[in-house]
Amino acid sequence: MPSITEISCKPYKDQRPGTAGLRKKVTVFQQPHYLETFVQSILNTVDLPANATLVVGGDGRYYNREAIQTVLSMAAANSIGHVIVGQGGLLSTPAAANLIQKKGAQLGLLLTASHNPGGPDGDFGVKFNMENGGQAPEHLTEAVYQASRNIDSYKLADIPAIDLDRSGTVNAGDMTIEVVDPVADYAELMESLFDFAAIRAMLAGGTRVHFDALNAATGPYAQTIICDMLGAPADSVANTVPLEDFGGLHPDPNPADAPHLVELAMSDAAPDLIAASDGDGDRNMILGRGLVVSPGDSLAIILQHVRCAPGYASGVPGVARSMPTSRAVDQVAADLGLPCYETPTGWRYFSNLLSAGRIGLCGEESFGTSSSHAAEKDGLWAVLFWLNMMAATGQPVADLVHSHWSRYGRTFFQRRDFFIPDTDSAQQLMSELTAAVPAMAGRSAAGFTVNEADVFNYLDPVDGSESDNQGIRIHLDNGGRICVRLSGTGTSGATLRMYLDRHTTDADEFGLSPDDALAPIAATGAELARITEITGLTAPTTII
Ligand code: VG1
Ligand code: CO
Repeated sequence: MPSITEISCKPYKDQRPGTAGLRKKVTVFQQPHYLETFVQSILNTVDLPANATLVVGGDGRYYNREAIQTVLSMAAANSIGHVIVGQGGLLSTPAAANLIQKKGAQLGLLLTASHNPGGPDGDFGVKFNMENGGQAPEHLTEAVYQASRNIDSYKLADIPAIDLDRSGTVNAGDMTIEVVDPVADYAELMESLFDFAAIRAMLAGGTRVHFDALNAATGPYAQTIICDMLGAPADSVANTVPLEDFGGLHPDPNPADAPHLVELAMSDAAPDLIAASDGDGDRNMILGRGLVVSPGDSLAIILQHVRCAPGYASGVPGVARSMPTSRAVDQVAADLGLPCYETPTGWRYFSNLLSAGRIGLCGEESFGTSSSHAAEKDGLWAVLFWLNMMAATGQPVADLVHSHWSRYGRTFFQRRDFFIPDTDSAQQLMSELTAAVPAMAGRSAAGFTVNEADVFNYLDPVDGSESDNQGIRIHLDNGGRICVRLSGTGTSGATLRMYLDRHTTDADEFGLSPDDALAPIAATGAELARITEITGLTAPTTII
């Protein structure tokens, strides 16, 4: 039996999880006992049965392997019965969510800071997921935070370092550790949902795809599924070896952080479908020849064609989108007579709706889309859905998008991020804007008048839990909408996110760029939020 040591520690006071897990600079996680106090706080808070099963894996970033060894010795010391670890310490977030459910695990610890930069000077993080595979709900992440503020010791078992590269089962005292192929179960799930034969035939017929894993977690998954199973040529996938620093790339699949993919899409050499995923494989970016698909459009188009994929042949019971996500999907849901839920930002808010069978599809503007097949967003799933739609309809990406606009109109969408180094002035901006909301209707700014404004407070229709202050919604007299909230995934300063959307059925407008279509209401948003007066910023740091 390994000996168990109880180690005294002082609590860190900054371990409150954000939108998706706890994220900090690697150097913060490397402080003595930092990772341990957070993991022990989780183990102390979550109600686990004797001999519980735990799924552990990460996105391969710097500090992943070390952190996994720590988690394993803490699990052994805390009476966990069985641990399932991805070989090489790898598990994409959707693959981990699948394994948790499939293996009947009670807890998942996902070592990732997702789309945040990696490497010794980058970020690290821990997401923790429950037995439905999905991220812990807010009341639990808050309870863990409270526990972390008072913790004074944690437990470590004296077990040898586990060889994460060798698959198979080893014992560590009473605990068994199973090192599994991270890809196999996930690939099997994808094959059960999509028409692989039709996609294979389409690719054999010359349709070309380019998937960029950005040196992060989805590389091995894409290699197996897109090349080995679907028969795409080897050069259809790029940057497939997960690297600790992502090879210097920023694994955030959006036009601003992956401009090389936009360039490829706009070039004469553009393949039929271009896609990428983020650090932990739960986001997706879809591009076609000459076009970047807006995430809100992607969700709406998938809903429009949902029955074309065998796993969704009988349709879905409903859909959901996060509050700031474009309202394109609302149009399709209304047309199909389906309920469309609006939730706060963060995938955890979809969990109850998915578990209760109220929705079958959901998405966020931040390049996240998924379905009831997993309790997390799923990057490769979205890519496969697009390939399946292309195979079923015979239409390339751009045609699917244009025919969607002709039928439902186009919803322009843009997110403008303002990086504010001083978190106090970001808080001040949000409090002043919140205070202005009750009297905002009727106010005019930069040429538009506010019809209605509110603070988004969410009441979960499944368990009745309330999540208040989830951002501000401002509806304008031209039908446009402005949402404002602060990011909950950064590790320094504050990022104010301003989301703009506007729907049009005027076909003459379809060709406008989102910039041109939304610049007027962006000016209204900046004026109402008093961005320049409070922060000194005269332009967004990033436009996505
Ligand atoms: C961002 C996105 C949000 C997403 C979250 C986690 O959060 O806006 O939609 O769910 O990241 O994504 P925030 O609080 O920074 O706006 V992931 O792929 O980084 O886990
Ligand atoms: Co992610």
